[in-house]
Amino acid sequence: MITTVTLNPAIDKTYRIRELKCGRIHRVQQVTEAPGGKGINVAKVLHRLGQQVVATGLIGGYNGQRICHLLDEMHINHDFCRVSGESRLCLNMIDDQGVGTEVLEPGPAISPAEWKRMKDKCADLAKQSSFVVFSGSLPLGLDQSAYQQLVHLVQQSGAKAVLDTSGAAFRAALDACPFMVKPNLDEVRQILGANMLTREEIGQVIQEWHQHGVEWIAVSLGAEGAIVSRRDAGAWLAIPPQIEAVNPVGSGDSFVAGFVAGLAEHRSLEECIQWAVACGAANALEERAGEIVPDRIREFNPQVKLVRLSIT
Ligand code: TA6
Repeated sequence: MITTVTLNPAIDKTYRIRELKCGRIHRVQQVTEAPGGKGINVAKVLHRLGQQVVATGLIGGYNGQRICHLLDEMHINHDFCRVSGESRLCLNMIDDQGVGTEVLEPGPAISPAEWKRMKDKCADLAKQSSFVVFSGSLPLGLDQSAYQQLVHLVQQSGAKAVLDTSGAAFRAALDACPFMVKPNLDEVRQILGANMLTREEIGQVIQEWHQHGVEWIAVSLGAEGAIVSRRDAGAWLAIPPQIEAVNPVGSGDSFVAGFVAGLAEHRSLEECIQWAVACGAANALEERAGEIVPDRIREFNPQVKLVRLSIT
């Protein structure tokens, strides 16, 4: 089984708006709604790929109930910790040029008692899981060491932790040596306090994290694909097929799902990378984040180019 952990789930609303301008009233042309937050997106894609998955995290209020209902409709197993606050809404407004603007609420404040219950649930689920995937931002009230604590806890149970988060929470979690991390390029820049990074500089960071004990590192580069590196095996640039994106939100989450599905099925290193990139591209062709059409992945998979890099 694979567990996904979303500490700050959301109802993702996508608004199609003709012309988006600050200070104006906008009439929405089309609304779509989906259960979201990064880990829930990972769970949706894993489920579509035929993996046995459980989505957990902290959920509250009417929005929390709605998220559970939407997951039930998709037949996705979930086992959340209920909290007293209200789960958030995340808006993605896409204009007629296809440009997206995201507005993400902070989510509920979590009490120490609620956090303790979350840790206990993670420890329980980790005992039954081969992989535990942690994704997304932290809700209010949680310490920046939250992911560090959870990664440590699940890896003690023998499960492999996969982490996709940013900033101080990411830096702290590196100390617990997650099995895999997937920052995007902006997040790496943010961590290093750099505006620009050369490929060599990215290579140095990857080396550092490997030396720390991280087995797999994927730095996602948006439409340009990803740099993926495995400790003691080297690094690859994975270039996706060229597509006309409909909505790229959630492509990083689909990448993680594809990668973990590949690892869970004991696929080769190259196959895992290609499958992940194909999943990210397939996601970008859908209106809703975290949706994929499996046939598209099969079509894209052989089109993903792998170039060996000598950066590590
Ligand atoms: O990656 C896309 C997405 O998961 C959206 O579904 C949206 O809910 C948002 O990211 C949340 O991001 P955050 O980093 O705040 O957890």
